[in-house]
Amino acid sequence: MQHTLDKFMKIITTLLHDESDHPVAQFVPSQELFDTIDLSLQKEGIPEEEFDQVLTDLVLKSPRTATNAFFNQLFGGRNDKAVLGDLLAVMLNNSMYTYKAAGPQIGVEKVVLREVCRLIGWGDKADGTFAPGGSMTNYMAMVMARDAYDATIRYKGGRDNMIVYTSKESHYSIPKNAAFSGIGRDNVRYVPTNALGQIDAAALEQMIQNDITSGGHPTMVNLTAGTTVLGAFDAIRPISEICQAHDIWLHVDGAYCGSVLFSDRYKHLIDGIELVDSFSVNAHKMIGTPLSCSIIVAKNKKHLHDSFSNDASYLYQTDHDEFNLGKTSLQCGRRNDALKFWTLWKSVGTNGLAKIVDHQFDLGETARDYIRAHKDYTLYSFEDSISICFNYRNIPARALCTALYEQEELLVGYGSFGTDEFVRFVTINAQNSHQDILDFFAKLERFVAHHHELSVLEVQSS
Ligand code: ABU
Repeated sequence: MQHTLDKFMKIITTLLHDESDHPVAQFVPSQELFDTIDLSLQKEGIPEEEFDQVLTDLVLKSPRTATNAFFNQLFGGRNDKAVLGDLLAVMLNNSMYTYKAAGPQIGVEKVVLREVCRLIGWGDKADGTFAPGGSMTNYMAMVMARDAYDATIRYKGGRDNMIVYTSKESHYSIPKNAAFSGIGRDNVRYVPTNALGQIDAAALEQMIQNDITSGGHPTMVNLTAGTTVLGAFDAIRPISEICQAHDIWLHVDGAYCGSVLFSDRYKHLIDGIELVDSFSVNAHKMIGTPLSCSIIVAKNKKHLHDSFSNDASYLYQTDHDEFNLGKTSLQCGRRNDALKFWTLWKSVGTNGLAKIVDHQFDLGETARDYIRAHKDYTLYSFEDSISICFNYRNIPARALCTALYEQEELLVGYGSFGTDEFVRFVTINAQNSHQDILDFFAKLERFVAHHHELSVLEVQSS
């Protein structure tokens, strides 16, 4: 093992050096992938030197998500304390279903979840778990909502008139999860939004009334804390009143920006969070832990237990259910995603997590200020968002983003709202400085100046 760890250090050191010179990895077109890197598997193994070579090649050619040139998705950066926790979790290789198999690591997970519930303002009845990604935490919320509506469904199968409400700006896991949970994609209602992409509470109330009148059963409302494209926050408090009046499960999908929970400056964006039934948050997004670190918490842990527990005498052989976390989780074998969050949190404290979150909003402000000050740009974003959406010189966003990627300049994606399509520049990497943000724009402008084919597109579309 020591030899292997030395090898790991060697490869990672090579990567870190290369990243500082080349923040974007070599572009490997998908159709050339298998000719570019030897990924083939054979009956016999290969000599160690050859193995080291191919492994290094693979690592060096993989997209670089920790550098100051990666703004493509809703994560980025490399937080050393969190990386340390995740590397230790790999070495320990505990499975989080029982105290017997994970020991003190169970305590790590429980402490993280307990502290998240405390910050929400929930009491002793609350609890949560980790799942493999935000889609799955949303799925768990939907299953709890379904079972809370009708406790017989988990034994006898589904009914056909349950209805889920969300907006078009919410995550794509909502219709997928409606299919998985037996509610059905056709029973997802898309509530109209305002100009910022926030759910219109009056329209929601009207849709619920209409559905009740026609024999439907409103079962769940999904709100989003940080919509996937614009980063908008649905208003929780007025919608929680509607849900309480009709006894509807209220979930807040905070996968992207739910970590404002940790910030005194930005927690107001999820005002009323203590009123909801369940809340999900991805520490691998705003907090910057390695993927994945997806948490779901429920105001009443009874629902987690009701929907996800199952006896298994081969598994649960010691200790109380409180310490056998398999009784409230989606999976059986489950990796330790809590440790990387705990190592970071332990080392920087809740105030340190707040600084990480606040800095991302400050970087977003720097980006918006730059765009507003330069007439070649059109801004689509608003305050209190870390998704900075813009167009530059009216160049189609998808052509610009694809060229930047293929020419190994910058990784940034595009999105749309209504009929507008734009670059979505996400200031989520808290290791970036304000200068990194300004450098992004400088790089983009230099790139366009040198790529005549993009300017031609600008003329055509303007
Ligand atoms: N939940 C991941 C969304 C991916 C993205 O929009 O970057």
